[in-house]
Amino acid sequence: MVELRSVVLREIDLSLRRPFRISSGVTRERRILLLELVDRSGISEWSECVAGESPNYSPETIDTAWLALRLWLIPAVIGRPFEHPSDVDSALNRAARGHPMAKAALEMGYWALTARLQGESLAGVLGGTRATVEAGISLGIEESTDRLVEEATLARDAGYRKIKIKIAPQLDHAPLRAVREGLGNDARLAADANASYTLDDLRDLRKLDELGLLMIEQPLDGRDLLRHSVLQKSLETPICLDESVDSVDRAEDMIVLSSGKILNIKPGRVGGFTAAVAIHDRCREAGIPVWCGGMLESGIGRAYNIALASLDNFRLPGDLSPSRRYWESDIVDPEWTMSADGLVDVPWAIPGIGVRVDRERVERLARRTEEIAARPT
Ligand code: OSB
Ligand code: MG
Repeated sequence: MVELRSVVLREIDLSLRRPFRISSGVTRERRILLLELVDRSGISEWSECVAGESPNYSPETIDTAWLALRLWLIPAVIGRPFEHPSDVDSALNRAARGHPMAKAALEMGYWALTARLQGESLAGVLGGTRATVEAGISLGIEESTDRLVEEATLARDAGYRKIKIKIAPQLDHAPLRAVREGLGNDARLAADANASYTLDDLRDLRKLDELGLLMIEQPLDGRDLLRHSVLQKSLETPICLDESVDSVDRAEDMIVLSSGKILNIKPGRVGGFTAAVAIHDRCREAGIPVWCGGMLESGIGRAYNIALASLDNFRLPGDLSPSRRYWESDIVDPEWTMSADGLVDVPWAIPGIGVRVDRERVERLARRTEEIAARPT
């Protein structure tokens, strides 16, 4: 049983080692919203909200998430006992519509706090089975094709098991072909369009079929399922959805409509672990392989993704790069690392999120802090 006594919101700045460009914008500095959930026994655990700085991936940002958490979400659950973390999802959905990333930060925190209180790993309470998870890398749009091929080669040599390249209209076939030629036909390559195409681009998208991609992620609008279904019928390359699936029902719709053959599950995008696990289970039943996406998280958010990716239908390498890919130094100890053959260890032996958070550093980096406490009873 978990009953929150308080939640501390903190915003920190963390510079990416290299800017990350997708079709709809570039990120240099991450503004990261961290939550510290404190149980009535005084034991606490950390979580992270994966919303971005600007609404270029989804409508949420860390500012909207801060507001939703403070005004509606935390007040709906604080001081209330929850028998099981899977009960939190419906309480949050009654409190507010939308705001899945804000909800997920809180809901996932309950799972990790439960794990910590029970002396169990997060992967354990979620029902994970894998000792290690396979890592892929997500490479942003680069200023030149040579630079992209260099980054892809470094990634392959570092052991990554999948290389995903951000694309946009006109910035697709040539860079992807250069990487395919540079890495050879055995490399597992994928493309992610972040919703930048329309059905008018059908000819350009069909041309990508000759490159032997493992998948093309979210080619069309982030709210669309119907046009993806039309597109999939004329593409050889499997479509993987990301933005378009933000709930269990949308995953069901994707399956019924055949809008794609693979699903990227980001627990933040779908409102938390309860929904993420339900989507995982439903996809397994439907024969749809899933993999865990990333949102340039710090080592705290990464801990949650690694735990989720330990479930058995996570059958393709996730965007689960180790800390060094993003940060000069991460805010967790130990930092996340990857073996020379692209595997990340799931910290089964450590209760809670599985890494220690450098509290002094977080407090030093905090640009704003707000504590929301239960009313004394
Ligand atoms: O579409 O998967 C995406 C980062 C920010 C927003 C959207 C996406 C991404 C990534 C990065 O691809 C994956 C990572 O965290 O390494
Ligand atoms: Mg994506």
